[in-house]
Amino acid sequence: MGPPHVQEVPAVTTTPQAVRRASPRTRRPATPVTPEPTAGLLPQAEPVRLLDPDGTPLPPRADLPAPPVEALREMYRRMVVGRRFDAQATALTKQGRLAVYPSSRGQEACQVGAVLALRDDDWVFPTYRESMALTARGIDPVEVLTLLRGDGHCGYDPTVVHTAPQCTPLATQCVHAAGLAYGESYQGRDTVALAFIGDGATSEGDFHEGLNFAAVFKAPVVYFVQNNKYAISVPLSRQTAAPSLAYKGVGYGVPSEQVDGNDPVAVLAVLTRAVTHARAGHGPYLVEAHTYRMEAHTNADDASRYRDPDEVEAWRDRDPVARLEAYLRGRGELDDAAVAQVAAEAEEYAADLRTRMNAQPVVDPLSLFDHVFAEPTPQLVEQREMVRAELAADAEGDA
Ligand SMILES: Cc1ncc(C[n+]2csc(CCOP(=O)(O)OP(=O)(O)O)c2C)c(N)n1
Ligand SMILES: [Mg+2]
Repeated sequence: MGPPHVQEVPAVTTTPQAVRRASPRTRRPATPVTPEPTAGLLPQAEPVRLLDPDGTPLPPRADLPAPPVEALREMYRRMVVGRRFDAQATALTKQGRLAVYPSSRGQEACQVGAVLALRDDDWVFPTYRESMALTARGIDPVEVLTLLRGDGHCGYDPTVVHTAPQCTPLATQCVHAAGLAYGESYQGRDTVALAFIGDGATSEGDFHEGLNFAAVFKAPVVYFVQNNKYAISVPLSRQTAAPSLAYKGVGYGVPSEQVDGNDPVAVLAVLTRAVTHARAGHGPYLVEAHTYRMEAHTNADDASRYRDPDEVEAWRDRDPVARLEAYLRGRGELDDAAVAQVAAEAEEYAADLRTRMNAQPVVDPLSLFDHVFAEPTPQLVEQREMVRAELAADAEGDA
């Protein structure tokens, strides 16, 4: 017996078949249509591609608006400058001006596409691999390289450029991005956070925790996996048995897509859709870009010890910069003069970077302890005091 004010519902004795026979006007489909639980969550079976590797356009897709041509011209410019920046940073390691540099050569479509899909007030959560994305975002390259020169935790002010410090502990940025995005939406802003992640880092707990938190709290985050096929020397086949990394979204209820990461038009189109989804309040989105790390993990690594040079050669034919250039030339949107102008701009950018990186910066060793925690731990306070005392003793010795 239920509470007295609730009317008892008689047990249903009529079968659905009997109802259908008795009343043809209320006929229903024989099998009730239940929504597919994974509807809208699974990626397409093949990575989205809008250009052939030689730059020939593929038929447009009804489900994916093509990016405007002005955006693609700008993408080309930033990719060319980005590639030149990357080569210059690699050279700086050989001159002892940079401690370490993880190159993103070959990943230009991902680095620049992510930045172009965002507004300036959106937030980026980069890893150590994203120096090119950050310079493409307009951050001063000397400030970007401060961390890799070993001069500080971060050379730019994250709150000014809406870009978190480059993250070295794998996948921790996934949790930070979820928290920031949730905070922003909680305060009524429509900011989106985009977190870059490597293929290897999708095996880390923080990747899964970030996805789960963001999905449950509908945090507007785009998780952007650059699957460059290696985690240092570990190939993808030894990293995961998943059909593709994009399938990792469905378990958390996160819609996902996979894209040809060396097709600049497809990368920009897919990321724009993901950002629009997040900004509209539908929660997080996972994008996996299939790309390739053309260089070693960093200048301190020798990739010839664990991968076949033929494999690297095969990826040279899928170069994203040449692909976009061929496409734009084919559309009459780029000619020799424009290509030469962009190349000259890239040279100027690299020359300016060289000059400024050759100046020896003055770094205060005590800045090591700044910005680590909002409230420094007792251990940090103690360590800072030890360094301060040592510096003071040195100064006395010099006097
Ligand atoms: C928590 C943690 N474990 C291990 C490492 C050491 N480590 C640095 S980079 C790297 C490989 C990461 O590969 P991937 O996520 O594919 O990114 P990629 O370097 O290819 O961009 C590893 C294992 C680390 N930085 N952080
Ligand atoms: Mg990788």
